[in-house]
Amino acid sequence: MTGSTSQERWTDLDAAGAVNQRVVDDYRRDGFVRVRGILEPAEVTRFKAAAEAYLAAHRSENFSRDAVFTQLVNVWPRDPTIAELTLHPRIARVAEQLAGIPLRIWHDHMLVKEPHNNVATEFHQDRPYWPHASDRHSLSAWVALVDVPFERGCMTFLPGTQNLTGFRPQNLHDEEDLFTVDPSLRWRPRVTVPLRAGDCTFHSSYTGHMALPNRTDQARFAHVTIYMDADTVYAGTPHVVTDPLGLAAGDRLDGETFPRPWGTTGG
Ligand SMILES: O=C(O)CCC(=O)C(=O)O
Repeated sequence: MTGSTSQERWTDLDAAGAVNQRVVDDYRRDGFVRVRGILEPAEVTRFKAAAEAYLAAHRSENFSRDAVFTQLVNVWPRDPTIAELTLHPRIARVAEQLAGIPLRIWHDHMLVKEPHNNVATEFHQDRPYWPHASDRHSLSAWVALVDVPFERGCMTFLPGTQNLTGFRPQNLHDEEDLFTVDPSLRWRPRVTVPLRAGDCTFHSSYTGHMALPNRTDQARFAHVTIYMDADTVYAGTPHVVTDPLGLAAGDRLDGETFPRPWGTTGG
């Protein structure tokens, strides 16, 4: 289905599960794109229930309801249902279409803005945080597991910033930080993208982005799968995902820990 009546949900996927060239072109021009209906309604119900259960079991006792978000990193190796979401072939296929290169999973994370957290995730790029080298592209699939209108904390992007490499990591708690790094970005147009449950946005790891505060009574559940170039090597700098692995700079980030998206370790 490529359109909808009032009874049906939109999807931007064709019958083979691919997006059309316009979507790919939009992504490459802007550094982000929305893909509606990447999950079926029954999948949303199942994955949301799994995400809620995982959050209830794993959120730390001293979590803060007014934090930017509750973040649970690398859920997929610990929860078989969420693994189906993180390794979802339909999402991975679109990610590879957009990236134009073979990808691996870098990590997933569940990002929950608690009801009335009232705190934005401030503008930042993702890639400066990561210990990656020799990579050509990386991107995130930000999947809405509940409806995420403006007031529940949807994402805002700075189109065209995906080509800005070489910046230091920016503080996502500081609304000025990215604009301190590059004052010209303050004058860029911003695009805010509300999502229905089951929709997602893909954004390049260099695209500047933020998420609005959650000012509603319902938690904002986003499941984010991050894909990296399948040939990425470890840069040797600290990161919560790689710190326990005993890697040396130059080691390939591959194998079971960083699988190809459809769950194989080959390639
Ligand atoms: O969902 C959020 O609050 C921020 C998400 C984000 O920064 C990301 O997925 O890269």
